[in-house]
Amino acid sequence: MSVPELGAAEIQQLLSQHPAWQLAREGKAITRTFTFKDFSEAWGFMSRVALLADGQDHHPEWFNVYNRVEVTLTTHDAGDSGGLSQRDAKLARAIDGIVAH
Ligand code: H2B
Repeated sequence: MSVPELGAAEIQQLLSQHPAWQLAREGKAITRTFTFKDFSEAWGFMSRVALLADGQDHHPEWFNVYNRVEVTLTTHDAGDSGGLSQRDAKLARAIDGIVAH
């Protein structure tokens, strides 16, 4: 089922509210890299994000090497061929909340 894609003004708002995230994939995604003390900390973060994301039925694309986790958020169901939606804004907010504590 299709989800509304964010407009230009909504994307700017998302980026200003989440300054650590960057636009990727020609405006169709946002990405943020997290660096932790070691693999255990990185995996702990991934475990928390996984449960949170599954609860939102919205799942990150990510890449992990040792203490680094690169997270990309995009909505496959947005618009005609995927893009950013409020689901990404909501998950970015929740992920930022995890690392803020
Ligand atoms: N995650 C992401 N990132 N984008 C989606 O469009 C998406 C998802 N859709 N998780 C959900 C699951 C959908 O496939 C299920 C059926 O609700």
